[in-house]
Amino acid sequence: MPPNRQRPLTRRRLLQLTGASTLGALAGCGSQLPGSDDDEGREVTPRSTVTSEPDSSVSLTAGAGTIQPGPDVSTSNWLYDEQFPGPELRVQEGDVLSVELTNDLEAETTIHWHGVPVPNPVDGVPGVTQEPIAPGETFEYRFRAEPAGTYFYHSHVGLQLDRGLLGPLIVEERDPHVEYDREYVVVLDDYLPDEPQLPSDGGRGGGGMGGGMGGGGMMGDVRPPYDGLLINGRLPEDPQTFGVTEGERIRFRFVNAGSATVFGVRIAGHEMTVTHADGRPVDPVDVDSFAFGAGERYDVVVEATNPGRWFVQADALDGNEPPARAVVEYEGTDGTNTPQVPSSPGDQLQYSDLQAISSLDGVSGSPDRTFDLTLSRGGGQSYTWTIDGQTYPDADPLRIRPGEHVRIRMTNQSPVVHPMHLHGHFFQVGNAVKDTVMVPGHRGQVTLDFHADNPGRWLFHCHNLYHLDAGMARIVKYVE
Ligand SMILES: [Cu+2]
Repeated sequence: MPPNRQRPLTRRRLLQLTGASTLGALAGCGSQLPGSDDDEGREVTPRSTVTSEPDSSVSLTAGAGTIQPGPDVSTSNWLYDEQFPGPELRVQEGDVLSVELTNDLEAETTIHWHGVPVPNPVDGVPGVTQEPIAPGETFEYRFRAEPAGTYFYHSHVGLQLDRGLLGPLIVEERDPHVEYDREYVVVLDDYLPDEPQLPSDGGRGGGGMGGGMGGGGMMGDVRPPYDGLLINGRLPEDPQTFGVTEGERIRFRFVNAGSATVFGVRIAGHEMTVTHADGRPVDPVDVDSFAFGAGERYDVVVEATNPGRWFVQADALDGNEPPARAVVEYEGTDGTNTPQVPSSPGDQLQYSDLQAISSLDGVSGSPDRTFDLTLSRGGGQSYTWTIDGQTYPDADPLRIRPGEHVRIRMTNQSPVVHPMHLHGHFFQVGNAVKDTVMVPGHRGQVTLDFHADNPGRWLFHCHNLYHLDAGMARIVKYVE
């Protein structure tokens, strides 16, 4: 690729290209594509992506479509292959996956493979790892699908994720550490019937995004005007049924694909054994409930020993919409019986309960480099969220060197949770290995450690889409 200085991809130009006008409307814009140097060191060339023949080839089309999340409810959205959630992509660990994305939207788009440590050029961050895909164009993402895990894919342009451009990606392990008889993928989402937008008045008072949870005063943020909560694209009025047979062990792969929701998940009448966190295997831990932020995933195994009809229920911990629901229905049960609702939350999973089966290499001992980062709400009239007072893309990259053990310590000076996500790497947090971690509000602190083993430019950001769009992001950049 020629030096990007010859055709600078400026923030202004990107905003023109996308027709976007709000601050940071294009996640990841504002920097040059790789291949150039800055005055703080020469950039390290990323791993190139695989060129071998794919084991699995998929074509996806991003385009406008209609969803029907409930009876008599229909909304125009932006979808992959006119499905919502998008088609489940399922491959074996180590397979080479090729996805040809055709853009039938009126706007530019990309796909990000959330959690998969792909080579940088196929990470799907516009203006950072690739030029955005123009309307009418096709782009091929090809990468080796590893390690095994529960992932999802989504657009990384602006607020497109909250328009419906998302779907699950399952990379099956060849030798699971837990036994199960069948599995269901459970995609949780917040349902926005209209085009997403940042709060027009700075979100400090009044309606902001349109109300929802009663303005920004109490909670320190406004909630988008969600019209409900979804499990696999369906409102609780029209829940999906997960059929089970008594005696089976069922694996549920929960994905929080919401844009601005922390979900609390329970299954009535059943304990859950958490087996994977963000796709990575953990020592099984029994809980009654777990909470997870946007971008997090948990796999659980449930023993079907309690015949009947039971709700799988996901409450918005930061919203007041009715909970998302699906139904676990035992074979032979009268399907007209009203499903049972979960009782009190009971034992809730804590991060400290998570013990990765394989800890991360390269992060023992003291770190080679530490960043202390403060997460906070921006001042002033506009709606901004900051890391160390800087609003991406007007923000300094976090420069690291290949092979380093890097530590990031975060302190959250705002009253709301920030689910922070690092592209291209897993990180160690406590004894867990994850790619997204919630930093609690009111001076909550989280420390993560990762091994700098995947050169390139990687976005590190809040996975609340509105916080990301309003500046809560940095580039982690490999330099020599
Ligand atoms: Cu946030």
